[in-house]
This record gives sequence, structure tokens and C-alpha cells, in this order.
Amino acid sequence: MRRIDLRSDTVTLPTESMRRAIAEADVGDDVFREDPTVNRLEERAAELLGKEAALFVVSGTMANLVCELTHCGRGDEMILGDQSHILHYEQGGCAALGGIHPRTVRNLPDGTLPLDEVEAVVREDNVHFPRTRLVAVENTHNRCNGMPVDAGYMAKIGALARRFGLKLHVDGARIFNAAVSLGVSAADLAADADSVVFCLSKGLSAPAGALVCGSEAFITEARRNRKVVGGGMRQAGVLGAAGLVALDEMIERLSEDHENARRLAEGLVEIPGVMIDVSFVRTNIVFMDVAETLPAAPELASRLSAEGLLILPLGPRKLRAVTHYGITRDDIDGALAVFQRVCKAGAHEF
Ligand code: TLP
Repeated sequence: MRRIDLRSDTVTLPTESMRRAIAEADVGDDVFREDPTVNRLEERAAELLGKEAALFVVSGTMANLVCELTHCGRGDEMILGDQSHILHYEQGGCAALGGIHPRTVRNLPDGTLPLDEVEAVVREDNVHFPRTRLVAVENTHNRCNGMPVDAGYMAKIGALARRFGLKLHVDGARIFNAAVSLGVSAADLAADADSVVFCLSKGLSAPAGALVCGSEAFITEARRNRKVVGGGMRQAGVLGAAGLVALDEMIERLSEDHENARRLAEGLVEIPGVMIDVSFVRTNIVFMDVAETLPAAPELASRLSAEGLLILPLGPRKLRAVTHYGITRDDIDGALAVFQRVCKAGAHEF
């Protein structure tokens, strides 16, 4: 039985050319800025995102944290979406490690924050209030169906941030999925951002790492903050080499993952009790709700897993499936067959 792992695109394995690049990488001590491969990766990342400079960090979580620490001081406030990854899945690191107060605004189903609601929570100068410093948006928006947020919206939220003297951060862990889906460059999507981060270890399939991109001055400060959170790596070029291959070879193919996600969603909605708004499946993430006529999400996920299909339960009746480099079109058909079988058996119990 072939295992079909749709839990996340974080499970992708390095490609053959990444493994070769890792073996042959020129390396040095990156804390001394002497790793030629990391230096090349940072230059390439900055160029792709249209920023002056970039910084290689361990993970997406560290990338977001380093940006928060760089933009904000203790007691400052950050505006972010109530469905954002930073809020839900990063252990409240902004508060725990940075003393930064998170102020949430609801995310609309398309991943955006309503502009009037953002404006309404910007603090005025008052001795009782924290100081608003930062607005953070996510693109693609993981918990909002992996929706890509377009450049038009980014320009509007960027203008709003500038009007109030705030910085704009983009958690672009999957920004290349957004760019490919929207048919624009990642630089177009990041044009208004003061900082943007992206991950190498999701759809791009590298074994580890993320990049923070911004102005020279911002990255100089971010480099200090990377060190204080223990992220100064030494011969990191072995990872950087895989990252360079990821940027050269793995971006355009993301459209295959998007087609597979669409095919999966179209097949799943045919199953009685599985509910998906297929029009929201624009990248590689498929969220589904399951009706009371089917087992609850954790039980359903464990039955699917017993049949070799891994997906994540993310609520009592909500599940998430993510397509990626390790998943072929045949796997999607295989996943649908397992799903149909398990749901049919499960439905008989009700
Ligand atoms: N997301 C992971 C889990 O943490 C949920 C996943 O499987 O989707 N920003 C966004 C939008 C992300 O989706 C993630 C990872 C991160 C940041 C953090 O990246 P890592 O896991 O590399 O720290």
C-alpha cells in the first residue's frame, strides 16, 4: 500500500539535484558572513522578492519572530488576522519572547483583513495604550483555504500602513504558491511590504530554511535578532545549496500541486457529507467540513490513516489536505478512492 501523505507540504523530501548540490556546496562560517552559498542564496532571495537584502533563517516561525522583534519593541502592538499562522501556531512567540501585544482583526474567507477594521484598531497616542507599530498579513493564507491575496489588496493595506506610520509584514511562507496562482511575480506581491518571509521547506521541497527579505537597514537589524534567538548557523551552505535549487527548479511546478488540489476537491465534494467550496481552492490547500452523517474529523482521519491516507484533522468537523511535490495525479485518484470507501463505511454507522 503506497502511503499518501497530505498532512502538509512540509513533508516534501529534497530532490536528487538538491542532494547533489548539498554534497558539493562551498561553505564557510555564516556568522562571519563567510559562507559563499548562503550569501548567494540571500542575494537571489532579495532579487526574487524585489528587496535590497535577505537573511537565511532556520524556519518560517523563526523568520516571522525575527521580523516582529526587528519592527517592534516591548509593549508595542501588532495588528494581525484572527486566523493567522502567527496567532495560532507560533506559540505566541511575539508575546513570549518579544513582549509584543497582538491585536486581532477578523480574516475574511479570502485571507484579507477588512481595511476599515484595521484602521479602526490603530491606536492613537494616549498614555493608556500600547503603540501600534506593525500590521501582518499572510499570503497564501493557510487557514483561509490557502487563498492567494492579490497585489491590489497588498497595495491598499500598504497605503493604509504608511498613512498611520506602521510597518507592513508579510508572512509569505507560501508566497510562490500565491504568485503562481495569480500569475504575477512574488516581488509584485511583496512590493508594499517592509518585510516579507518565505519558506524553502514547504512546496519548494528543500530540507529546511526560510528567508527574511527587506531593506539593507532592516536586514542588518534582523541579523542581530536572528543571533539572539539562537539562529546564527555556521556552515549553513549545505542547506543554502538546496535552497538555491529550490528557487531555480521548484517554483514553476507549483501549478501542478494547485491542479492536484483542485482535482482532489472536485472529487471530494461528490462524497455525501463532505463539504468544500471548490471556488476557494486556488492553491495547494484543501479545507473540508464533514457533516454529522460522517464520523468526526479525528476519527475519520484515523480511519483514513489506517488505509494509508494521511490528512490533518483541524477541528471537530474540519480537515485539511495539502498537495505537494511528493503527490502525483495518480495519488489524488488513490486518495479519492480511499476517502470514498472510508466515508461509505462510516456513513453506515449513522
Ligand atoms: N505551517 C505548518 C504548520 O505549522 C501548521 C503547515 O503544515 O501548514 N507561516 C505559515 C503561513 C505557515 O503555514 C507555516 C507552517 C509557518 C509560517 C511556519 O513555518 P515553519 O513550520 O517552518 O516554522
